[in-house]
Amino acid sequence: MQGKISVTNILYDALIAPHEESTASFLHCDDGSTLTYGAFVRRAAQIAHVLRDAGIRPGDRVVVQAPKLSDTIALYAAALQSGAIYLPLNTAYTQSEVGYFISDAQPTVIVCDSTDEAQIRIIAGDAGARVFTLGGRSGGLSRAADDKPEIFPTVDRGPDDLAALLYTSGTTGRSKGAMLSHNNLLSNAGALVDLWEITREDRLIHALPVFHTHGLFVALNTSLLAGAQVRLMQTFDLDAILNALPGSTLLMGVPTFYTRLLADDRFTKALTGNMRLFVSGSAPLLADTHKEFETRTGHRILERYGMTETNMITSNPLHGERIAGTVGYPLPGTQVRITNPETGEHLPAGEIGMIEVRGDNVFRGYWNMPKKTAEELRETGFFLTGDLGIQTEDGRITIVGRAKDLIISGGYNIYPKEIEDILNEIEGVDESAVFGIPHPDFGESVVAAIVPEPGHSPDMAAIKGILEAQLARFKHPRDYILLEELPRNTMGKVQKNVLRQSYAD
Ligand code: MCA
Ligand code: AMP
Repeated sequence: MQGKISVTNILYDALIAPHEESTASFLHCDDGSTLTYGAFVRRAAQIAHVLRDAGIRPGDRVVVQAPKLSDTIALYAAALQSGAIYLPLNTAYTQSEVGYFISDAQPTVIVCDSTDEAQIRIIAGDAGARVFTLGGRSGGLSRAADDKPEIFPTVDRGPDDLAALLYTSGTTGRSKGAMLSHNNLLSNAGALVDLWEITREDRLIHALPVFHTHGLFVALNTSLLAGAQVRLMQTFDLDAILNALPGSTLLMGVPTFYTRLLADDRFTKALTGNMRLFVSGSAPLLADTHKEFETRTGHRILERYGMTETNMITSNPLHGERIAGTVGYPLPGTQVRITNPETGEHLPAGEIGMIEVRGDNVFRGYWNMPKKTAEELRETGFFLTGDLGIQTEDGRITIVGRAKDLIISGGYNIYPKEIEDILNEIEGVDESAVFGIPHPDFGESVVAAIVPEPGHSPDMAAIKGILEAQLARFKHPRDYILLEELPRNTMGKVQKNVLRQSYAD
């Protein structure tokens, strides 16, 4: 019998392994500490040993709800090297939200912030997972890794094996785990490095969270692939960014980053003199912001468009015209078409319809949800984004709206259905409608309209308390309205556009 053919580990071999001997600088942290690429590879190997000793086998899930530290990034690399599936969670999620993800994903290892340890251990006990902490005094994972060998035998993983599972909420029911393969992530990182010409000369300001596609894959995978330096900031800190700008070349952010920078007089053209590229995504960048940014700095923000299920789909060009209010052209290897949302029929250039996407970037389906997968991922390989757009003859895409009921606040997605489901269960609430209104800082903010049951006057403090216990802070409605009835069309459907218009102020 033939021996086993080594397929190698697609993503690890491209992103991490090449840096094994490198003395080049990689991470620059808030506390002034730095890590070279070579030291990072060795640290990842040490953490990979901890994962394997904790029982991680190829395809097992590693759930991570942890602060943004250099060991958190090394943990991502370690999960890849040990053949695991990396599952990052928003640090703002409540125990109730985390409980769902853990019961659905059935992880072998959970890594959490030291301060959440007691709560997580209760949830983990039911799932039979090992718990490690990151950050704080206990810092269990880091301590466990300190004594481990600095070399780890990389576990084979092929192109279609899963590298990550990212949960994304939906317009119906509970969150879905988007299964992302090694090839999904590598092909997209490669396309972006080529398109944006990221090199080892680049110095990226990284102020995004590392539990979503933008901060984890768009920013970090590309930096790793290119060997760029990364100034790792725990959170968005305006002063820290202003300080870092003169020594940096690249910033990736959500539109709120750019409006906050523009609101500060210290943000000047001189400060951005060494900058090569400002990238915006995750939410619509207002054309006004784009123009004001150019006037102030001389730089034209490069807007791109993507989704958790697809990584990046389109980008404005690095060279060539970056048009405010458009998201540019499909990435190489990615096909985009516009279809009739009702019939799926392909629409010609210039007509508004559903944006569909196909390519190596498109995910492998939803974890444990074949029915949902079949609804959104056609057999032809085209994925229905739920975004409405228009395409020019030469392929440029403009997003004009959403077929899905979604609010994007500061780059975080909020699905009204998730909030309405909780509100509608509360005693005294007959029905509710949650919608977004324009917000100067976050782009959109959440409003809840509540119709009380006849004869009831709802206890607003109690309602807020129930939502706070169950949902992450960023999903909480900032305003509540009491209505006698919700506006409906002749078919009985709630007219959220009417609510949005009526309460925009
Ligand atoms: C924080 N808060 C928010 C948000 N962020 N509320 C609504 N929406 C938010 N996005 C809450 C805080 O809990 C706090 O609550 C209050 O608002 C004020 O917080 P502040 O200090 O101003 O916020 P911050 O800590 O500075 O954070 C704002 C932020 C952050 C920097 C814009 O939200 C952020 O990093 N967003 C990026 C999200 C992201 O990475 N998205 C990519 C998803 P309190 O009232 O208690 O004080 S990936 C994606 O969408 C696709 C794939 C793509 O294309 O990229
Ligand atoms: P997520 O569910 O976090 O993956 O968010 C994906 C959604 O964010 C997309 O379906 C779009 O609605 C939105 N999005 C991402 N980038 C942009 C952009 N540049 N302009 C407008 N919307 C965007």
